[in-house]
Amino acid sequence: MTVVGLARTGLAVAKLLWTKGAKVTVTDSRTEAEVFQYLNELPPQVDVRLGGHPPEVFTAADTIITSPGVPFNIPPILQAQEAGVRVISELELAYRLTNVPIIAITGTNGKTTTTTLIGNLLNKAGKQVFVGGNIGVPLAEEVLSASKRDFWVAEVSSFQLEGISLFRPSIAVLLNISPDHLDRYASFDDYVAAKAKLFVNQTPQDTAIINADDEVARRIAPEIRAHKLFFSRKQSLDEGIMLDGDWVVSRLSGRQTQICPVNEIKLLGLHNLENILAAVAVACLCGLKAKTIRQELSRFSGLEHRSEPVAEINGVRFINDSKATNVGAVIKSLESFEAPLTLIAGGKDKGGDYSPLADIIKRKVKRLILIGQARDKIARALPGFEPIQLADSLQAAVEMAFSQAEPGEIVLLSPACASFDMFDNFEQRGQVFKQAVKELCH
Ligand code: UMA
Repeated sequence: MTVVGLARTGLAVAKLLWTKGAKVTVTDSRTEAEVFQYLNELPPQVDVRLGGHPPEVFTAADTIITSPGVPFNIPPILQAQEAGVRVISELELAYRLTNVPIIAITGTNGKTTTTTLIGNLLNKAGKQVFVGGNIGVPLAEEVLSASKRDFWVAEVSSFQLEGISLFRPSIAVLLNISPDHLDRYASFDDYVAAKAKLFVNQTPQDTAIINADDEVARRIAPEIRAHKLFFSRKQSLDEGIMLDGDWVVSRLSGRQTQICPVNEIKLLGLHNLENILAAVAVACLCGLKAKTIRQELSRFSGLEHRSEPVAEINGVRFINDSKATNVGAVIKSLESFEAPLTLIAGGKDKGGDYSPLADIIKRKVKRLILIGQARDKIARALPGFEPIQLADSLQAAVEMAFSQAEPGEIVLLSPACASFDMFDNFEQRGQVFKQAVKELCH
């Protein structure tokens, strides 16, 4: 067995396969010094090939298991596939090694918030759940732990879905699809096709929970064989989870139940309301009582780096939305605010088009400050909008924003880009933003 990628996923897969008695080789394009922390934890019997991918390690394998960050179209994988070697993702491997029912959540945006909320709801109802996947703990790590669980609640990315063949979640949730990761996919259609694989093995015994307000999700729906349950924040549905006046309600098997008044929900933002409706749908399917759901919705206030309130200084509110790494996320974030905004955006370009931002930026944004590699490309996509200012660092952008913002206004970091041109990851970018805001007080 060959494991490609030696980071968190690769390590868990190698350990799991070794525990099961397989002969394991791990390969990573990075050097020994770069993967040191993972290398140290590998069982000594595992064969390791670093600093590149020797083709024979791929062609001689019985099965290749990829980490999510490894594209399926790198030459050694393509050659091995041509030679008849089976290539699967870690998600597929973990699925084959468990009997626990899986609730899988995907979407371009809102996955982590929804996954966390579903985990919290089920926990509150006394279920034993594992919450993991793209959210941080690889599923292979959970297989290794062999804990007794009622459900796995798994955040799954398009990268993980690319390498499935049998993976079949009992409940599959699709939140939304908008352009993202176009540096990895040849087209938006390819990205949509990867997301749609979530449903491909489901049967009418399984359930697909779908956002009725999302155009792309609706387009996929007719091909899904599972029982379909829709949710909507805009429409009234005959069956599903929706808003009725000021309440979140479920309408299931002809019976309407009031779940929670909207004004009791702690989580801010219209996009989060969609995430909540999806989580409520899962909770209802798993038999949770309205009272239990209501208690959790009036408590859960969201996650770091996702529309996270940071501080209010001289009447200016600062919001950290560093996780908004694509255009769709920024649009949803901007839709949530009424006050005049200073938007800080930019970072590493992922090959997408920024022009869908033009309209909402004209409507909601008072001034735009751009940082990072993509700043000129973003500026070019917004003809006629002003003022646009460029900053050389996030700290400088925060100072610029504060010096111009008036009381009652909001300064929002919502980059529409990856972080890797200036930071290790979106978390570090969010931390730097929060630190820069803190320093304004000194
Ligand atoms: N590598 C190769 N050859 C290649 C490409 C990469 O050897 O051609 C190596 C890299 O050098 C590196 C390793 O593969 O050492 C990278 O593996 P990885 O990126 O899969 O890292 P993990 O630590 O295993 O993290 C992955 C997910 N990462 C990605 O999908 C990029 C994590 O999602 C996930 O939490 C973790 O598995 C556990 O399941 C992160 C993510 O950014 C949060 N996801 C994307 C997103 O949410 O937008 C999809």
